[in-house]
Amino acid sequence: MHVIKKALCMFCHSNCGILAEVENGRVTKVRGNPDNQLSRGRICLRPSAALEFHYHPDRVNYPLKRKGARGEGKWEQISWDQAVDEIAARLKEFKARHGAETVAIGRGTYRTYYWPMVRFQNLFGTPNMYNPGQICFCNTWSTHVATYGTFAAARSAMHNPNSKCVVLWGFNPAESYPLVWQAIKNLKKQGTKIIAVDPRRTAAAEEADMWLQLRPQTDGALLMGFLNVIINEGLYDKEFVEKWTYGFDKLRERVQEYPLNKVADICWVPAEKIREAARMYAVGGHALMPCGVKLDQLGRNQTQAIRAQCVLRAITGNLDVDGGEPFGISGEILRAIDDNEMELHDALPQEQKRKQIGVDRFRLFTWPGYEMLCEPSKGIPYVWPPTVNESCNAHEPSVWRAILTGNPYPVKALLIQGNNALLQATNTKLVYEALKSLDLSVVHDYFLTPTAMLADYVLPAADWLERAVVAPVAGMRNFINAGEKIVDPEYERRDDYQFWRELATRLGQESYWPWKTMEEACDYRFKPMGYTFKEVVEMGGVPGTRELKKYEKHGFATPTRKVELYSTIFEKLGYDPLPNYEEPAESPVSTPELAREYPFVLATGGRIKYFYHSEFRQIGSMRKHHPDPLVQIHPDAAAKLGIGDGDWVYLESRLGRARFKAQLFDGIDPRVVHAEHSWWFPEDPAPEPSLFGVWKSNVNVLLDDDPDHCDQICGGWPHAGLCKVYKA
Ligand SMILES: Nc1nc2c(c(=O)[nH]1)N[C@H]1C(S)=C(S)[C@@H](COP(=O)(O)OP(=O)(O)OC[C@H]3O[C@@H](n4cnc5c(=O)[nH]c(N)nc54)[C@H](O)[C@@H]3O)O[C@H]1N2
Ligand SMILES: Nc1nc2c(c(=O)[nH]1)N[C@H]1C(S)=C(S)[C@@H](COP(=O)(O)OP(=O)(O)OC[C@H]3O[C@@H](n4cnc5c(=O)[nH]c(N)nc54)[C@H](O)[C@@H]3O)O[C@H]1N2
Ligand code: SF4
Ligand SMILES: [Mo]
Repeated sequence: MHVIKKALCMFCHSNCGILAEVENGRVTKVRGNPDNQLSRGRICLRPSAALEFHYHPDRVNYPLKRKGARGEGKWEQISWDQAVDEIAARLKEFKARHGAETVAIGRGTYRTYYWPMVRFQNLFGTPNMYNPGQICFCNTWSTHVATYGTFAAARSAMHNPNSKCVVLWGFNPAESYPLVWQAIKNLKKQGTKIIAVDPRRTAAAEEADMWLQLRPQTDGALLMGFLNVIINEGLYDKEFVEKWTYGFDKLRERVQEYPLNKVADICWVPAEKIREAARMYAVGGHALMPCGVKLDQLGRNQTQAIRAQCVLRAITGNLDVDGGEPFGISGEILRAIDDNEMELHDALPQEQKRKQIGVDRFRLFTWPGYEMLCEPSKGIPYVWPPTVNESCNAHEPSVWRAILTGNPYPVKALLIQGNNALLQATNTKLVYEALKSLDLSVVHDYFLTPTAMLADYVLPAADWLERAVVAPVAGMRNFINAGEKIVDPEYERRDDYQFWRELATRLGQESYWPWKTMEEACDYRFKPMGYTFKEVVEMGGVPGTRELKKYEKHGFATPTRKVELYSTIFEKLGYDPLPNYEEPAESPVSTPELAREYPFVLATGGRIKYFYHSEFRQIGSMRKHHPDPLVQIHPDAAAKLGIGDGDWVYLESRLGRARFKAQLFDGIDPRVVHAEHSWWFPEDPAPEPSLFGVWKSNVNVLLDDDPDHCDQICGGWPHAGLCKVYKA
């Protein structure tokens, strides 16, 4: 029998609509779904590997229990019932003997729905979930909410010819968001100006009218330079500033601390170029500045740099206007039950919230700040409050330290779903020690990864062809998207919802999990809109309406009901209420001694269109395009070190070293190198010490995650540092 069904691709955050053809229970073909109201049939190259992924011989298909020593790679195949019974019994024991907070949950970047994970967590009683969101987008979201009450969603607005300028700030959609990239190129054809801010001449930089090649991690200073020009030259939107912002006079004083000659020295960008770019952004019509991830990864200055960017958008009058950055949600989707409500925050007792790891230090991104961020959204109809999953997490580097040191208390068990911590986190050796010393470690994944190799139980996960997919109902996209399960899961793979529900029902939570499947849970959530899950799938999603300047009717969802250029929330939490610049903990400026030994600034992580972080390395049709880990180095710098194009080289920092293939590239400053992240080798031996070659080319071995080096507001750790380079 031949049927065609409607899925959503989960190979990245865009969730494009897919039509999947099924022949006698086997998926035979996937293509774009022209009726999906968001993606309209467009897809990128990765779904071409969907079948290879789905039927891959290395997939984990049955629950595995560790037999030998951790990392030895000896497994016993067991049933789901046995696995979940045993895990639940251990969790009960940890909770009774040591407290629920000694059980932590780990997740990766957005790949699945997260409210079930948080619901489980709150009902179980632990405040501790770590999540790379602290260095990826979630901290940005919190900072947007603190400044103007909700998220400015430029990425979803890249098709409006009334956008006269697009700034790609630490954002290279040519690799990371292919469909956004297409849209930007179309805008350019219609005359929209493009500015790229990137230490590398990326495809985005080549397309741009202006490219600012800054020193990595100095974005905060450059943004303060933009603000200085725009305020001192009177290029801001005076009417908006007057009527809708709080603290402009204090901001004006602050930007005087950043004259362009000083900014130019810090950033390595000529003053006149900064002035020209600032004018290009501010004058001539509305502009978009979509969020790239690099501001999230600056380390110490992370949140204040993002604040500066928020302030820049606001004073130039680009919030929620035609051609600017749309805002919040509207229309019938507002009636759906949002993620925040599904998470059940009230189930977690106050005393447990206060035990969250990192709570005293990284206060915006933990419970104290989170509660302040949620409060002002009450009574503002176009805003859904942020979620715990995205905005209120344990501090990941501090979780690893708690496992190792017992400080502030020991973390004994880790439930990891969709996260490859040994490739994701920096300071890999420390993360490795932590994973090795857990009392219980459970991983739910598609493949045996280096991280899964250190688990006690590895459970097989169902992919997006074998489960319902719902795009986040969390207020950052004015759209609800849904895709159906195409085929029943192969072997004993189970979806992420089942994982939490199975555990929950064994831990006395059954009355809170009335929905047997994700589809049933969606029926419940969509009911107030008058739709079932199936209907939303058939409709190709439900779009919000296009209403602009919603703040004119309701104000902004902040404590002052205005855009807080001077943040009253930051002030209450004991942080600088105005944006500022701070040097990274390690840099040629802050640690010149160290820089003598490790003379290069190391930038990392530029996306690769064939891979998704550590995923797809075993997918031959993708890997063949990009077989080796690369480091980009300027030809002049390479010549001095006797390095030729294609040579294998070591990058070394004070923490360790890793091997890359040199790519000579004149689009990078001779003082900077750029290395790819998340490299492991599924073709290498699985057991220790190899762990699929995790120690060979893993750039995160070189980078630090010391809490003192982290951003002190949201907790993000730096994805850059200092290194030396030599021939291998
Ligand atoms: N194919 C593919 N797509 C992906 C992903 C993937 O792994 N593969 N990951 C997804 C995820 S989770 C994320 S977060 C997004 C990220 O997507 P992007 O935001 O595009 O992130 P990157 O490609 O890491 O970095 C963008 C650019 O920042 C530059 N850069 C490096 N250091 C600095 C700096 O200090 N300042 C500035 N201004 N720029 C700097 C890099 O040279 C790079 O060109 O991509 C998503 N999309
Ligand atoms: N040096 C450096 N390090 C970085 C970055 C950088 O730019 N530089 N980028 C950082 C960023 S922005 C991010 S978001 C993180 C990403 O870090 P992670 O989110 O941990 O990404 P992956 O390494 O791909 O690991 C995800 C794992 O989840 C599994 N998986 C995928 N989807 C599902 C699912 O639906 N269910 C289940 N159960 N499992 C699933 C995959 O098989 C994979 O093993 O990495 C960060 N690390
Ligand atoms: S952009 Fe590509 S990988 Fe991402 S959801 Fe769309 S088709 Fe899938
Ligand atoms: Mo990310």
